[in-house]
Amino acid sequence: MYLTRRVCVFGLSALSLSACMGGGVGMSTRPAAQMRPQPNPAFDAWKTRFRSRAVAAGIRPEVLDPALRGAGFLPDVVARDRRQAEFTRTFEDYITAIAVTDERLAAGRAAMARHAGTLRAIEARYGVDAATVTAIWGLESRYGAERGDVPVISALATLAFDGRRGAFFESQLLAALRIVQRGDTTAANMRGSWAGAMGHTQFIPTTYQDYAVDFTGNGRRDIWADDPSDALASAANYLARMGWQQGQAWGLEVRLPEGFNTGLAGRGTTRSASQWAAMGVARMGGGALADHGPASVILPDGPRGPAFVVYRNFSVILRYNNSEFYAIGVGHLADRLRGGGPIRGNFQPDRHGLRLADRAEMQRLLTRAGFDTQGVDGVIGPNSQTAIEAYQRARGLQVTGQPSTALLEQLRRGA
Ligand SMILES: [Ca+2]
Repeated sequence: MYLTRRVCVFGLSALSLSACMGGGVGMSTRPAAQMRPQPNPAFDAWKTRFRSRAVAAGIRPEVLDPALRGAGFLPDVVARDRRQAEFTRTFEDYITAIAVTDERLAAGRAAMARHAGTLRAIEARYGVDAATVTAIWGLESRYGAERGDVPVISALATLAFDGRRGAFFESQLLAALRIVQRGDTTAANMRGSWAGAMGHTQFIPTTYQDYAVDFTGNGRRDIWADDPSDALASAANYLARMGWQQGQAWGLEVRLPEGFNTGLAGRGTTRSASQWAAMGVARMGGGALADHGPASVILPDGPRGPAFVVYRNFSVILRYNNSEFYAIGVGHLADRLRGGGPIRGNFQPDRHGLRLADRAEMQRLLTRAGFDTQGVDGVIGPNSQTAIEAYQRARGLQVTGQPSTALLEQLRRGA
């Protein structure tokens, strides 16, 4: 969940700082790194100092001491925190290969049907519709399938000790201990992403403290349970408190008029729907531009890519994760879950001039030629770069490890 911008350019799992490299939604989900604790005397000394700060902050020793005893130093968490995004994803990649894949859509329809009664009750109480709540759930944890299995107290203690964002993670650790102290769950049961985002909707501890709800009425706000009711209601409560407008759209795909002044694009410029319509901004597929208050035109894939008019609810989704890709992903997944169609604007190629399908084809051809890319997903990561380098070397080409249209052409010729 939100709070800290991730280093990667395509956002995902909001609250989770995890997004980029596994955890939450996203990149091909490699098996999680071995989250094994390692002896570390400096970490133990830090725990002793932290203990007095925690006691001063009101954590009772009978809660604190066992939790700290069980907290280990997790080097892999530090490695994840330091890792920069190794490659960027285009808007097309994000929407079609990550956020709204056929698989995520099918699983979403099934999840929405399975939990229809709960989702109806949540909408009745919080005013956030089933498709939107389900879309958040789908992006945050693949409908509960990827809630994260890292011990959160250990992860947060490691990050607080490591110090790169020490104050932030120490405040998260204190919030996590307060959750245990309140009895919502135990320290051992508190599992999540490497950055401390927990449960079906990946709440970080401070967000949990302020917005989690006990929807089942059993006295515990249990976002970790297999039963997603509390977690989904908590996400709806969060959106409601951020100003969700019931019955209003997040946004709509639009067609821009010839010669549209792209200087007017961006969330900094708002007009009413009728003002945009008067300027020639038309709903993709026809029909009126709905009037849901102040609206902006956004161009997430540049001036030639798909265009959207976005409303107040778009800003509310951004409070979950401050990434336009993410918010469009949630909104579009929700639209598709309601039966809407795919985005119709023209996705733009990447900086190498390649679309997602081109990159996948390149991987297929490289692998067939004996340069195994370890999978065909359209993502040119380290494995694909290594394969490209080997191919270039074998063919006497300049070795760049980079994809290009020329390389794709050559592969297509079977050279
Ligand atoms: Ca409960």
